[in-house]
Amino acid sequence: MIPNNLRIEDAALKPIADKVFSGERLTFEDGLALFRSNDLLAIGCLAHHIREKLHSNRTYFNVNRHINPTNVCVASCRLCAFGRKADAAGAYTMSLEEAFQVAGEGWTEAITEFHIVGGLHPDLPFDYYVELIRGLKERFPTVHLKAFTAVEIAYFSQRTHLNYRQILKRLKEAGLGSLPGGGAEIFAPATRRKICDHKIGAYAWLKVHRTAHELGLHSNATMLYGHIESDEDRVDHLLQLRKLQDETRGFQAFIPLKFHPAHTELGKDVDYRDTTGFMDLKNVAVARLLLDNFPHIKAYWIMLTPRVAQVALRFGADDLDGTVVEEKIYHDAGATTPQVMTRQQLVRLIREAGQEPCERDTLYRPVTRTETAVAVQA
Ligand code: V47
Repeated sequence: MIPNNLRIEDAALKPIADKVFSGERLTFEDGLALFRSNDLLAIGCLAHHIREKLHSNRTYFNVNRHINPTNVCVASCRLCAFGRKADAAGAYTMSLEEAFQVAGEGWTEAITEFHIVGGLHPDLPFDYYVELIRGLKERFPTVHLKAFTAVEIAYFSQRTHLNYRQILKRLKEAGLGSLPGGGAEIFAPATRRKICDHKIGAYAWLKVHRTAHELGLHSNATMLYGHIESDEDRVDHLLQLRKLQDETRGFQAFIPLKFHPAHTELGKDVDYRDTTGFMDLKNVAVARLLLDNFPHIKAYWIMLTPRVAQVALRFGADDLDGTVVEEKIYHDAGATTPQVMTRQQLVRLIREAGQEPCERDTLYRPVTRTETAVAVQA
């Protein structure tokens, strides 16, 4: 039953609201109707209802640090401003010792996660990545290592001729904790070809995540929006993720990623515009409504800006991601957000949205802190 105080202006949303309040799964057509509606407040209320049912007024965040060991990449994705050819200006590759040092520089007692992703380097051997994980785990045993997108895993597999399972098993044995959600972009083949034709397709991306889940590794999923994708592409993408999640239950969070056009080939196209606040909030809310089997929807403040991410907490999101420290992928693409946010700043954003901050580790276990100690509750 739709509550009396919910104001729905767009008649096309009424049957969807009925389904949301009776716990019925939304269809492809419902997804299209949501993306095509301008009744943002009604969509937001529906998404907020689901978010409150799942998490009450808790909003999650973590204290993490990003490490990008190399920006050298064989792919030339039109959406990307981060990757460089090995001989290009600005190309870098950290030695293992440098990567350990960078991790150590950013490390404090508070950090519970390293988020590690990089380019597809044509010469680094797979052992580099295994030793990177092993070495970080030895030096920082309490820190969860969320590392390597499905695209990187598939590239390691292509270069070593080991299958996804063998690659993931070796990384897991070395200390890999979970996979981040990057590289998903948009699954629809025609659009995918235009924005990142060097990347693995949807089938391979989903297969890497399925294999990770079978091995007991959790992962996240993303979708890049605000470029040339259609409403149909977005709904298709979300429903493919929902289908895999029905099978494995291995995804933890979905993160809608807003496209940043600066310094990208795609951004050079005529009439290229940045996304709008309306579009950002709608993507968060529709994701919350369609992905009924995903526990968490993340409003990644780095790309949304802290202001929009905070408002997204009332449009279906229940997580702000973390402190991050030195983000490169979006900042190379022109993001003007800060590269680091303190724990106190995150807590303030959440409290001022009327919600209860809940510090989590990567696996969403609550983290409790005293002046001198950090504990993760099992
Ligand atoms: O896969 C690349 C995107 C992703 C651009 O799992 C761009 O917790 C916008 O996946 N404009 C990497 N986006 C980031 C990512 C991520 C971030 C935060 C948390 C998690 C998680 C994962 O960034 C890439 C690609 O989709 N990207 N270039 C660009 N110009």
